[in-house]
Amino acid sequence: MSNATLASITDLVRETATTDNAEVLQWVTEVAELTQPDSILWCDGSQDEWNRITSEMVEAGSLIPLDKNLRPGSFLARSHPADVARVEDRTFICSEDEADAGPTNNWVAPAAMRAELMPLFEGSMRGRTMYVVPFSMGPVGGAITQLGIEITDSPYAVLNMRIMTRMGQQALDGITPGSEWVRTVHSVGAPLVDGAEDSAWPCNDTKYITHFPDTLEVWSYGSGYGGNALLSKKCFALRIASVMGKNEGWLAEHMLLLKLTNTETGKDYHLSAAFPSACGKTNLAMLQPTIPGWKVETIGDDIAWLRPGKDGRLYAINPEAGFFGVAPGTGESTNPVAMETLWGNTIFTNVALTDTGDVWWEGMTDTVPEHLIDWQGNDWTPESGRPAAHPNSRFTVPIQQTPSLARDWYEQDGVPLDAILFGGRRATNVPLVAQSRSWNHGVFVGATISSEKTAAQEGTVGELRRDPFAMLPFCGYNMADYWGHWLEMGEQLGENAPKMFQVNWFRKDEDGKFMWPGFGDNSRVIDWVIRRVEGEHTGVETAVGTIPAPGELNLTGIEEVEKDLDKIFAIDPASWLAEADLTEEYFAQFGDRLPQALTAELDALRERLGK
Ligand code: GTP
Ligand code: SPV
Ligand code: MN
Repeated sequence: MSNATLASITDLVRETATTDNAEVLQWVTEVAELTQPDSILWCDGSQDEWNRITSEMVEAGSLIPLDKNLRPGSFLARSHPADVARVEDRTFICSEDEADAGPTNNWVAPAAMRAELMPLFEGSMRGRTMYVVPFSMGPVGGAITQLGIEITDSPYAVLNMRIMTRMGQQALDGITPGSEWVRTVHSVGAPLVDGAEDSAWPCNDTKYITHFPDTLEVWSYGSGYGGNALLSKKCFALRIASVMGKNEGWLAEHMLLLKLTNTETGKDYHLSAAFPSACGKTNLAMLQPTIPGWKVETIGDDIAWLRPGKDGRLYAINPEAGFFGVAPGTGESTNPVAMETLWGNTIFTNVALTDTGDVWWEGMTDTVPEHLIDWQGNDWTPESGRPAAHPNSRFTVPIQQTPSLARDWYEQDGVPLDAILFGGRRATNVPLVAQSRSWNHGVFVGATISSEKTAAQEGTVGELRRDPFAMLPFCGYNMADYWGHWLEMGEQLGENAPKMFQVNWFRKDEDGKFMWPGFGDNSRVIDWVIRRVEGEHTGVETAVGTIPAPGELNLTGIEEVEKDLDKIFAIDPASWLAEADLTEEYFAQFGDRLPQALTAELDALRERLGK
């Protein structure tokens, strides 16, 4: 680029900037010089700004406004058919030392990755607007809160970031000279040169989702989708934040967060749960109990940050401000709270469009519409023989629209945790619920979770894979070190540590049918969990943990489940011993970084299984 153009880009940044923080200005200037946008917009997070961006996108054909009476303030976006999920094989952790990324991450040295990326980013925003999106993860000023900026050329990403984070001027003002903040850069990788026409969903066949934990940076290229493009989410709040947490003594987790109140005693509890992608976090976070005695309120559905508080307990926040939830399977009968939340102000991505200008997806209603426009924009009827909505289609909606939102979401410094759940999608072997014997046993359970793959990541749905702590795609450093960090946290918390449980809503019978009704009825499991925390239930010890004693699990109203209960809780020593062998193989890849405590837990498990 000529010096004249460089000078004009510097001017453009200075003229448009809404901060005088020199560090921020310098970084934005560097990125602008590299990517060469036509214009720059510093986002203030206002309603005006939202209105302007949505109007422009509707005009350009990249957003479809929904009927104002049916779904006010809401829009449908259709992605490129090949840009529909996170791309785990294009996701990289670029730590200086390969061993720090660990065997479960793709690694490239930072300098090598920069050399690969910079030519791609060079001029990648030509013909486009570069948006500077400041955001806060957690309440500005909170004890667990962190700040960041996303630079992006995707207005779709900007709109989603406004819903998903506390985005705008307040966050930018919070970034003071010398303070810690995370720098994230995103480009769809589709420059508009020589008057080229834009497409409705620009993206590039070449994709890179790269993380530089040593310098707290994310560089994402080529995708407009969810976790690839909303860099506050998986890239920052999990991959980068997990490293920050390791260094600073806290935890960044793929967990929902909820509040339970015992309506008889008035006592409240807080619980978090780690389930892999598309395995029920949003649903559990919005749980409507089917048994009396409990009020459940939502704090978060995807990410929780955990940090010991002054009183020695473990405190948690939901750093996000919205839900990016799976649409299919969300309906009146499964998740009425979500359905109510989605009344308006929602961006839908890759769902179907009805003839009345509303949205539809599989499982939304019992009756299937006779005609729809499917997620790719084609006519659809029930005879079409393909889903109308993409299996990983999503809604983006402000958390404050949730009727079940707990006041605790606003708590500056988070809420104290009483219990932590680990789960996955397991058709066999794993019982409905089992309490871990100790913190270390709980860490072992979390570390060895496997789950059937879902549509949330590219690849084969249904295949069983290890997904420790539901963090396999999200841990920004060596997984064995991460387990070590959890073990240390337990030592620090001691008696104050939350209790740990393994759950599985997905066990199937011989005919492939789910044996446990799930959804609202999961309140029965939560009821048992809290009564264990309170020491009200004695439970029965098994080789894999404590399960409910006969009569402890409240089945009033679903007595038909009684006949399957033995199968729902069956623990077959032979299959568990076979899994223990697989665990040993799995652990082996971590070499001497594997914490000794986990080997000890594996030995103890085999012992209890009667080897
Ligand atoms: P991510 O946003 O990808 O992290 O997913 P998530 O963990 O929030 O998953 P979500 O709650 O959106 O659920 C994903 C799918 O699991 C949906 O199709 C739900 O209908 C289904 N599901 C959730 N809870 C249950 C349950 O208790 N039983 C059964 N059988 N299915 C469930
Ligand atoms: C997940 O896949 O776990 C999600 C969706 O929550 S994404 O934001 O794409 O990561
Ligand atoms: Mn998730």
